[in-house]
Amino acid sequence: MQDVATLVAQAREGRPRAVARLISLVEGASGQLREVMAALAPLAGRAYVVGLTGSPGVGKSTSTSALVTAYRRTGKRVGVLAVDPSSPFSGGALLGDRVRMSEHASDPGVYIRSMATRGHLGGLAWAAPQAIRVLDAAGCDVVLVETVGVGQSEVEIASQADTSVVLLAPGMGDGIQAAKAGILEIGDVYVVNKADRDGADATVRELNHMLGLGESRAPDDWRPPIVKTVAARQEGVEEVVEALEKHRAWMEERGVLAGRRLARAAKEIETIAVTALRERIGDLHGDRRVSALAERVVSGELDPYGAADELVAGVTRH
Ligand SMILES: Nc1nc2c(ncn2[C@@H]2O[C@H](COP(=O)(O)OP(=O)(O)OP(=O)(O)O)[C@@H](O)[C@H]2O)c(=O)[nH]1
Ligand SMILES: [Mg+2]
Repeated sequence: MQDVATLVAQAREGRPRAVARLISLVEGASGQLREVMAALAPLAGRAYVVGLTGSPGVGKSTSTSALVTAYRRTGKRVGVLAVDPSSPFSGGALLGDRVRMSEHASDPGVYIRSMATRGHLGGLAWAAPQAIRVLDAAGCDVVLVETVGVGQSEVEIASQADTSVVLLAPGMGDGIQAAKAGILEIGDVYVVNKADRDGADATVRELNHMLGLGESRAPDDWRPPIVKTVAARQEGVEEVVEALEKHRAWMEERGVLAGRRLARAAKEIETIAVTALRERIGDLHGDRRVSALAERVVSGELDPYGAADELVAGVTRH
């Protein structure tokens, strides 16, 4: 068993096994989680984090793989995190992704990791940022995070990425669905994939129309572009990279990127703190202190808010 400092040094040299080991340590909330995170703190914050989301089968993994190819052409090191918020098992459901990503498997400039978050303490909000930080500290210039769009997870992933890409495909009834799911509020870049199929232009028009509705943008605001792709044939992918780079430059010029990262860190701290608090309070279940407080509430000596304050003060005091 290697110590954390050695693992971190090896990860920075680009050794995939060390990167994988570090992700396992943070993902499993192991006893070494805190030590790993402390060691990584000064090394992270350089990677550009791009989230990709969309309905099942829309082509997220194929697009992710195509983006890896495009970024590798420019010599960038790329990390890929495929997150499945519906599964408690890492691996299984994402097996197909490994096949789609297999062309990158032997490339030392690419790290690919899949992660299941159901049943995870704090789910996606908790688990993904830790893994992103490992990939970032390991020297990835770009980290691509793929999440299946299942309601809340889309919004969560959007809050963790510097830039959010929302994918749609023709003929999936996606347009309307997207509007309902509130997906139109989270995309910085929209991709209509499977443009080799009928209806791609109609999907673009529909999307354009919906993005325009209720528009009250200032001239300087970001207008999310819509890019058509055939990810399976690498078509349009350079345009997606261009759109990403434009968005990044736009954010950097206006301090938006720094703002998003601050908001993200604040959210993360909150999630960790609330999770810790909930665990401690959960541990008190049936505890004498809780029953004593309950008796005082029932007898009218104390109100439930006062009792809760006492409980919180009790678990936060060391
Ligand atoms: N015709 C066509 N098919 C595509 C294109 N891109 C992806 N596909 C196919 O669409 C299917 C789903 O692609 P994936 O990349 O696995 O989609 P996904 O969104 O990652 O799917 P989940 O992770 O299961 O939600 C696969 O059979 C792909 O080969 C495309 O541009 N055109
Ligand atoms: Mg996929």
